[in-house]
Amino acid sequence: MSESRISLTRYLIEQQRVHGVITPQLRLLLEVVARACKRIAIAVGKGALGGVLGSAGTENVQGEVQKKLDVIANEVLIEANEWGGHLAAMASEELDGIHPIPNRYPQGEYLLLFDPLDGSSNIDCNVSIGTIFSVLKRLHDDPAVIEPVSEADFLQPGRQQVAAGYCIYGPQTTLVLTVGNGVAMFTLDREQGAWVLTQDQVRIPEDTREFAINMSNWRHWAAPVRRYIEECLAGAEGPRGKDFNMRWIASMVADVHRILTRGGVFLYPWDKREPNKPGKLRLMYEANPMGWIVEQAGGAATDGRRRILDIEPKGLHDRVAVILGSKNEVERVTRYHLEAD
Ligand code: AHM
Ligand code: MG
Repeated sequence: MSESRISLTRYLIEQQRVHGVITPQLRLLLEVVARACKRIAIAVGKGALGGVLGSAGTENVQGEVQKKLDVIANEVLIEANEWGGHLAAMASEELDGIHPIPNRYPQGEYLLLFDPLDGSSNIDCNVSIGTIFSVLKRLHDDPAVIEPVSEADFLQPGRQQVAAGYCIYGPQTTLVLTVGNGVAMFTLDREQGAWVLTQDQVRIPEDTREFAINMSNWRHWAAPVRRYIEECLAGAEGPRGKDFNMRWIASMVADVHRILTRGGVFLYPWDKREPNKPGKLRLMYEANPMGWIVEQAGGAATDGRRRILDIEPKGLHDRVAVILGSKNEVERVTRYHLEAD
């Protein structure tokens, strides 16, 4: 391995020592999550040969059919993180309630949340998928009284995250991480089994000519979203005076990764198929970590009206509308919503 390569371990030690943004416990936690992602990457890569494709024949708390890999990834993350002593509890998109650390292991101060396998509909067709995670610190009203950990400990707005990241399982396996000091990308060196820093201080351009939305839902959207997309589609002859390109991978990790790489705006808005739900995506497992990553890269993230990171969660599995990416586009869509109110 070349001397100039910076490993994830070295990056984290420097965040702790030089920048003072993480504690040793948080560093250990992030190393363990990254190790779990390596194991998931190996399972994903086996595909049909590993018997990991297809449905598990079960449903999760939101009534979605679980794929085998949803279940495997969830188990890998739980097993890897249970015994290290850095966590008080975990919460997963695939579990109904929280998963407190069993009494046989020491308890830590952190709370880990994850969507173990995002983009599940893409597993069987060999399209990029990922793991999204978010870390919070347990807050105590009175530090002298340590209550048993509960769901209420998790209900903190996204701005209180202490780390957030995702791992994308694509042609390359890439871990993208923020601890509040910009966004860093690590590529998995498959021969060495090591995470190597391949980009630091990632920046999202403020302007873009690319949007990502599931266009098949056009008829279900609210007026501000239609207005925005109509104007993009009108191209150089329309009010925007420029042509737009469209991409939709249907894996949030892959769409966000493209936006971090070359800019763009991602929308999963409210729609009238489910009028009582604010959106499809989950606040705690998807919108908060991705929102913070995007902000740390100079982009913006709102639900059309409010900054995602300021939303006070009411429940672990809350849903939310999500508009994120290049700052000027997110601000424009948000303005269209506020003007229509
Ligand atoms: P999942 O966590 O069950 O895979 O669902 C989340 C995914 C996102 O990754 C993606 O942006 C969206 O759902 C795609 O939705 P749709 O199939 O409606 O286009
Ligand atoms: Mg999922």
